[in-house]
Amino acid sequence: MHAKPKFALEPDLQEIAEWIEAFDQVVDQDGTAQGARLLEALSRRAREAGVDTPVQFNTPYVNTIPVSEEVPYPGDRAMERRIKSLVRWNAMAMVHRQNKKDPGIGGHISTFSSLATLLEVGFNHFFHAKYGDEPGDFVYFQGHASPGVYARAFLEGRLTIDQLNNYRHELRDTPGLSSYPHPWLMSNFWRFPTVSMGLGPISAVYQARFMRYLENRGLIKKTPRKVWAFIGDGETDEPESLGSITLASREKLDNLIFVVNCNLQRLDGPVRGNGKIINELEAAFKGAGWNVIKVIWGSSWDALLERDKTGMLVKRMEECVDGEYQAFKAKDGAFVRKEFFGKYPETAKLVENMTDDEIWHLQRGGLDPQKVYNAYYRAVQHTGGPTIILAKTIKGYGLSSAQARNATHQEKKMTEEAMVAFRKQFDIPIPDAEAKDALNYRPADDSPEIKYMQKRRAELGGYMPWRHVEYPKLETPPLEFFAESLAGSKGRGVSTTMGYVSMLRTLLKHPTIGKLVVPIVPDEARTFGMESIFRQVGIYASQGQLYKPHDQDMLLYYREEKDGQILEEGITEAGSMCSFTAAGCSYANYGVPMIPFFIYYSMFGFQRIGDLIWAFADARGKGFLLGGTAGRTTLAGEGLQHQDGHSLILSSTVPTCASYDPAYVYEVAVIVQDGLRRMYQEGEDRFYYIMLYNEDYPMPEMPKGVEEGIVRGIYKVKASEGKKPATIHLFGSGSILNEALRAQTILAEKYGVQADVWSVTSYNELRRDALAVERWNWMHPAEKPKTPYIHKVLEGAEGPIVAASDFMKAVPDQLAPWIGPRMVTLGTDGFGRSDNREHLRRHFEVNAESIAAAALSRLARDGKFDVKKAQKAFGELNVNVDKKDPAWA
Ligand SMILES: Cc1ncc(C[n+]2csc(CCOP(=O)(O)OP(=O)(O)O)c2C)c(N)n1
Ligand SMILES: [Mg+2]
Repeated sequence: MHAKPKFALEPDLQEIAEWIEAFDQVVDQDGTAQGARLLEALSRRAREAGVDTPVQFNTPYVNTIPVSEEVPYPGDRAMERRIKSLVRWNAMAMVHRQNKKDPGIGGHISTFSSLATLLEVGFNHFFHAKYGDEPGDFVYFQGHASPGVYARAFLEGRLTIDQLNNYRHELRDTPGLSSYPHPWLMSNFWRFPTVSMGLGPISAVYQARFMRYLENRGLIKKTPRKVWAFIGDGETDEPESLGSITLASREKLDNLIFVVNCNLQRLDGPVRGNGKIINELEAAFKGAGWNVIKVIWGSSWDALLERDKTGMLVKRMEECVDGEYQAFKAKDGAFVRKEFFGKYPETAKLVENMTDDEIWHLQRGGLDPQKVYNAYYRAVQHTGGPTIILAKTIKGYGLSSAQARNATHQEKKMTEEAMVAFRKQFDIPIPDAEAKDALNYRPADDSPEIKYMQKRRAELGGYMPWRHVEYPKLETPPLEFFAESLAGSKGRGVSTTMGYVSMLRTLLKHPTIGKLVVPIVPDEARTFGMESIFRQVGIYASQGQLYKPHDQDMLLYYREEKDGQILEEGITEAGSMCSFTAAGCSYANYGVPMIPFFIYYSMFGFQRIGDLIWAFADARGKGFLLGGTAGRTTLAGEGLQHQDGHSLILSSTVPTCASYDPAYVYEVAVIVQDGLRRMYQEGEDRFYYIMLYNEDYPMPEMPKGVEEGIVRGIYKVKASEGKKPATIHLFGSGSILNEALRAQTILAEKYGVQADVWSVTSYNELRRDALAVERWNWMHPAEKPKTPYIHKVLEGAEGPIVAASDFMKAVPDQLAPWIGPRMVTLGTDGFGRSDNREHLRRHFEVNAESIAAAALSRLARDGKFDVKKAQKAFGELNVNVDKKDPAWA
């Protein structure tokens, strides 16, 4: 028998009632599938007849899974409730106590209090730590619910009381617990940094997709493994949260489950006070092709809904907005009776025999294990696409007067009375005095609760979360493997980008490492001349190529393959970065050391997706970011929004990121080879950001003995040709090295000034080296001071330095503490312009003429060159001293 109508009819619409009756008969006699066919046919007919049928993505505001289709709960409900209560208590007590001890140290209790059931059902029944010899499910936890995750790990015996006592005290003698999920800080525990809102959901989508990529390429076994992402309802406002959801349905990612903790509140107040977040998300995700499961009402509502013959209860449920739902849980049973049920006589009657207390305890779906279990059960069985579970919960559940209040997110401490009330509500078996002191409590190892927990986790393959790093270390190909890149271009004009692409092609052919390379590109492959790789290794397409590409008879046709190797992500740097993250952390998450190379317009990297890059570093990701079309003056024509002269500043802020600005293809080869060795052979947790330019010029053959300098950040490229030592030194990086070399010739030929030219491949690495040496020196006043690499290299090289870069002056100025007084810095501060390189470099004063003029000027100031001659040189070199400062132009 189908469920009775749950929506109220207008009494005069007899016609509708008749239609519904007829429809009910069809469903009764022929089943729901037939009912669906009938509706489909009717709506098609309506469209044909010109009837404008509304597109409807919302189903009634009730649970998606009808009671009649629920499966019974497989666990011991009473036992699991006791365990959950213990987790709740320990999470809350830990945060509370720490804030009493150290006011202002922070932490959250209201988020986990709303999430506890959603997580506990997962921990007890769904989250697999392993599938045979393969790693298990991946869980992206809501970041600020971490106290609950710690509390469970404490009960499991994985974390000690000392660690709990040092929650948010990470710098004490006994190491404590990090505020949020940070693999950098707790590398055996957390896998995914999630606390920057929005990064978890989008990362989870691409993780699920990358899992399929690895499976389809035969690099890992196929398993029923899932990616679970627990997300706040407020968090869904972040563009990243919903930005890639169609990828998940397009790719049929049935290994992906989103669980949105719809506690109706964010930090300041209601998420959708005037609407309903569950409906909004239902429509968005349904429209995007997801399987949507709403878990709104707990089992205690079932009987009421069953008795609601008029449909007025569902009508009331539908018309209330979230601001009202929040108030219902912030007040009391009498309020709910009056304001919710009391609106209509029909609904008031439904609860006439219930006490206020019973009304108060009508539970929300996301807090009812039975409903949550059923949602998860369906989700894991669903095939053909991703599932989202919209679970309605209560923020600050059980926190007395803080429950469902706008200020609950900031709640860190409770009153002693509230602690005792909490203890009572959740039956925590400790005396009130201990409750007042917020002592943590763990039953003995052989208590039924602990034994039950351990058994459940053992059956699911072990504890969660956990991060265990074990992967085969790679033997890095020797530098000679990239012989082509080292040989120079024999006079042919080549860009470092072209050089990189041919290196990548070579690497893709490597017998052992080749298959581990993951080229990632956000719709810029042609910009970077990477079409040749399309054909070579194919573009990953989970369904293969369902069409004949129009260019199939061309050599470099657009080849899509089920086991294609390239991730052509479309125009999404954020999505590409998530693929980069999934691939760059694959060594830890899958035991397969994938080597991602993500090339993009450098302007759209760090400043656009810097937070994802930061999270990548936290997650101990490895790989190569390639900032293509780099340099404010090298990328000609594109103008202000494209010309990047500052990403090297941004990249310098990421501790594990090694930033490089190479000028020659052999430099790129040395950096990449060394990077492969350090990351994948030595196992260092670092990654690389390498600038690539699109200016063509002849690439020289690699001179002998420069490898160390390239890797450490500087080496001499061309000494002056005079007999005496150079009187000045020109530093150049990337494309601007050519300007420095041209300036060297100008200075020698026109002004008789001898200059040495140096390629500075990384100011940032030089700075880091110098900082480390400085630190050692101040800490060891009695010992012989050590020398920073930059000083060692410049030993014997006297005279001023003109440092020119296609990036902001702040890039070379990173060395100011060590060579500042000698240095004149030229760089590209200010907004870009659309023009050609010649004009751009003159505008930004980084052309050879400006470098030469700056050199003469500095020598004149130092008394080493005639001032008048220097002034005259400005005119000769076409350097206009009256023009506006480009930094402000
Ligand atoms: C990008 C970003 N912006 C702001 C914050 C600060 N913040 C932490 S939690 C929170 C509210 C979260 O609300 P919701 O997602 O609904 O989670 P709930 O705590 O209600 O479960 C905010 C704004 C953050 N962590 N990340
Ligand atoms: Mg919320």
